Amino acid sequence: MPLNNIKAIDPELYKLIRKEEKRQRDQLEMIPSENYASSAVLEALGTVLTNKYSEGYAGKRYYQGNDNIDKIEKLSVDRAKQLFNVPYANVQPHSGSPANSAVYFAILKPGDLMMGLKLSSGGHLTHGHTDVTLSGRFYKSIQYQVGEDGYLDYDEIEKLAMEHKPKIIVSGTTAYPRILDFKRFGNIADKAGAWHLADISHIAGLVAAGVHPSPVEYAHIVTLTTHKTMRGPRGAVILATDKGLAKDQELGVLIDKAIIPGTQGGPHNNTTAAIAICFKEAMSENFKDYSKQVVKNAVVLAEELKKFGFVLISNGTDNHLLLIDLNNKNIDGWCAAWALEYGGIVVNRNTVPFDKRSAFYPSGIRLGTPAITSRGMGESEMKTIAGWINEVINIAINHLSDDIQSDNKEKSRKARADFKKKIKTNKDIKRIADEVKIMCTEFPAPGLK
Ligand code: DSN
Repeated sequence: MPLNNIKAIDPELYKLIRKEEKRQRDQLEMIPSENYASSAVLEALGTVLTNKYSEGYAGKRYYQGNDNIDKIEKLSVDRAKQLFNVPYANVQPHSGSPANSAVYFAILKPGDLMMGLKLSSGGHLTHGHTDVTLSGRFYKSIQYQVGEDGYLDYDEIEKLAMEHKPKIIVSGTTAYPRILDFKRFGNIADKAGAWHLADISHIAGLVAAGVHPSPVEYAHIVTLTTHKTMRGPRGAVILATDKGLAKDQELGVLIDKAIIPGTQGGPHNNTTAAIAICFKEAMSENFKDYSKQVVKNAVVLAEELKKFGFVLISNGTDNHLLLIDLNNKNIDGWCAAWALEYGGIVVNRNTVPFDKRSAFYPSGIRLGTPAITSRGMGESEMKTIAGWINEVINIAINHLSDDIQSDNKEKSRKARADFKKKIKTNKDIKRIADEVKIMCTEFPAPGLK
C-alpha cells in the first residue's frame, strides 16, 4: 500500500507501520487466531465509509445520508446468511467479545446461569470466566472442562447441564484442537431447556468451507469473528438459526436491540464493507481449497513435532491449531514463545488443561496454520518449520537458569531478562531467523505483496 499521505503527515507513525509490515512479511505468523486479510479487504477498511454514522439498521437509521450504507450492510448481511445458511445475521458487532456480550444481553437477565468451557481448557473469557469478566460478573457461571486426554467429555457436560440447568450453554473454544460435536451440544441444551450458543470464532472459515461440521442445525445462535480462519477484517457477526427462531420468533429483534441500543452505538461501516468482501471471497472454490490445506498443514506439523518429542494436548489436531504442553521439556511457554519470536516464528504462550503455572508464565504454546497457509505454504514447509521449532526450543533449553522459576519475583524477572538477551543475540537463533526470512520471501503474504 502506498501510504504517501501518512508518510507526509506523520513520518513517525509511517515508519512504525512499515516496520510492522516488514515483521509480518519476514516472520512466520503462527498465532492461530491471526491471518493475512486480502488487499481487497484492506482497501475497504481504508475507504470513506469510516466517516459515516449509521445507528440503526438498513431502512431504519437515526441519521440521514445512509442510502449507500444501507445497501452495503444489506449486502454483507445477505452474504452472511447465504454462506452459513441461516435466516438472520447481524454484522455490526465490533468484535467477538462484544458479539457474545450482546447475545447474553439479548436473552439473559443479570444473575441467570450460563455454562461454558473453562479458560484453561481452551474456552474464552466471555464464556463465563470468573468475575474479572463481564460474563462472569453479571451472570452466574458454571464451567465444563476437557478430560485428562484433552478431549471434551460430553457425558460429563450433560451431567453438569442436567444438574444445574443453565439458561445458556456455550459451545465454543479458543484453544481446542479437535472437532466439536455440535449435535451433542444441541441435544444437551434441548434436554436441559437451555439456549445453545455456538461461538465458532476460531473455526468459522473451516465451517464456511465445509471442513468442520456446521453448528447451524443444532444451535439457536452462532457468533463468529471475521479475522481468524475467515481471513477478513477485525469484526464479528451474530447469526440466528431456524432452530433459534423456532424457540423465539423475536430472536432477531432481540439481538438487533442488544447491539443498538443495548451494547453498541454506530457500526463501523468500513468494516461492514470489508466483511462483505470477506464473505464473497469465502464463497469461492479457492477458499475451500485453502481451508482444507489449513487443516492438512496443521496435521503434518503436529505429526512432525511429535517425532521430536513434543507433547500435544489431545495428541494431535483436527483443525487449524495445536497446543503444545512443554512440561516434559522443562521450559515454560514464556521462554519458548520469546525464543521462537527471535527465531522468526511468532506463536502465543498458552495455559494447558490443568496447568500448574500462571496464565502469564504458562506451561504451553499455541500455534496454528491459517496465516502461513494463506502464504501458500504446504506440507513440506511444515516439516521444515517443525525442525526449526525443535532447534529453537533446544537452544532455549540450553540457556535456561534455575532462577527463572524462582519464587523470588525480582530474581525471576532478572533471570528472564538475561535469558531474552542471550537468546536474542544467539548466532544459531539468528541463523534460523534468516532461514525463516528466506522461506517467507518465497511465499509472499496476501495484502503485503
Ligand atoms: N484473542 C483470541 C484468540 O487468540 O484466540 C480470542 O479472543
